[in-house]
Amino acid sequence: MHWKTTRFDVDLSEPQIMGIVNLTPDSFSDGGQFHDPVHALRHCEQLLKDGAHMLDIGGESTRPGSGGVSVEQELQRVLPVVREAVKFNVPISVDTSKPEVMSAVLDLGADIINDVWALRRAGTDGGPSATDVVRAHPACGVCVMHMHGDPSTMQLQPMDGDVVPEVLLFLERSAQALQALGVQKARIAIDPGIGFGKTVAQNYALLARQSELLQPGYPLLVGWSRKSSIGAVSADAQGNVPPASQRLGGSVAAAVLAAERGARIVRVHDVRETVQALQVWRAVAAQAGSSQRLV
Ligand code: 7PJ
Repeated sequence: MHWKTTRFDVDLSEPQIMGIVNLTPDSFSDGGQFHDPVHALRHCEQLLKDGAHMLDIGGESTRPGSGGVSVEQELQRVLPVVREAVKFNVPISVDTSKPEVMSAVLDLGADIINDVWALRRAGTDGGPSATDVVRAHPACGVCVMHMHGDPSTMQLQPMDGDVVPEVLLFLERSAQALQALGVQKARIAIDPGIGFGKTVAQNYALLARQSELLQPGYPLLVGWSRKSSIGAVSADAQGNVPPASQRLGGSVAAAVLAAERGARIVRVHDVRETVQALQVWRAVAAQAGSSQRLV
């Protein structure tokens, strides 16, 4: 399986690591250490050295309860970094929901639009919508993600019932709508949106039953890194839930479990540790079935 993007045809036969580059000063998991362009680019280089296969650059916090930023502010954060990052010779994804930002980064040569809103945003002041922008750039890769509600309210009213078929149906419809715009199936990845309006149990159900999400044949991208569902199941003996900065072990475990269950791209903060964990998994996978030879 491959994922076609603007400049790269990404081979997904091994799970790919998408390194997160967060340009938001209010980001919940890295405290916004990378919001000036020089630091952000240094961080990009470090992630690539650590083994990231692609980078996901974002300037709008989608942290639960967050308010969002203006188009101007997001452009100001994202453009200087994307302009340089496209020179790194790896696929550059941009995590944005704003049509104006999509258009600007695609003009700079970005490879993938990663939209937690699945291209549902209208343009401002009658400008092009997210779908208009993608229709005008049908050669880009797109990741469509499932979100229930919106980031300002989503944790107040999570989904009810069995989330897996509902998430799958939404993702299939979104991917079909993209194809109707002229985006080839090979350019589309889908993502269940871990933490976006789901309970802890629902997030884990999406991992336990992840194989159901593979059925339509799109590459699956997942992001568990440092999310609250990792913290929620890993309180210490005193009942203290680890903060985002101390969820490394759980995040790596979730990335490996997701890869083992068929995720083709894992979106992570901690690239080096995830690379090593996947190497161990791969070494085990290489020996799977060897017992028959040994006995
Ligand atoms: C996701 C994302 C995710 C995709 C964020 C965070 C919150 N994009 N952007 N999937 N999460 N595709 O990184 O914790 O899960 S922002």
